[in-house]
Amino acid sequence: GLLRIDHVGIAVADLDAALKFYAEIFEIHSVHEETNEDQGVREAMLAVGDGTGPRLQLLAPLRPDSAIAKFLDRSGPGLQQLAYTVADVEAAAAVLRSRGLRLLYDTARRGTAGSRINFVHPKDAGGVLVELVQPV
Ligand code: CMX
Repeated sequence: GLLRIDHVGIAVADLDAALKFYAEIFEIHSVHEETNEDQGVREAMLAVGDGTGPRLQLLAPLRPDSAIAKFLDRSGPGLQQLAYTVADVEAAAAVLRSRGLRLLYDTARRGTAGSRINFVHPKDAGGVLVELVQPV
């Protein structure tokens, strides 16, 4: 099942500008940054408070055909996804498929820091893009 909220993802046009905004205004700082070519993103994970709770993920597009670029074109910057931690992404995906939801990938792909991820289509989850994250 779902263990906890892993992170909330926010689409931004300019990662460096967003990092500056979060640091200066909310005093929330990046603890990890990477480029994920497979997902077409440059991303940062920000720790809130003592850093033990869910993180904030800022997602900027690498390419105009990427999921984040399409999201920005359609909706503008803002909340893009809600991610849950799971112990076994394939098992969690299989349960949700058996309950009639469309998972975006047949098998999990690579997410942040080598995690394994899959997504529920937002149209099958009340308008929320749900990500499943199996940490390394
Ligand atoms: N949240 C809620 N609704 C969304 C959405 C989102 N993030 N993205 C698209 N939608 C809605 C659209 O508004 C549209 O609704 P209408 O038909 O009512 O206009 C509908 O979903 C479109 O669905 P679609 O045509 O099937 O798909 P899109 O081409 O818009 O792509 C999605 C949507 C979810 C399949 C695509 O964004 C995707 O593959 N996402 C998964 C990968 C991803 O998000 N990667 C970036 C993050 C990487 C990471 O977390 O590490």
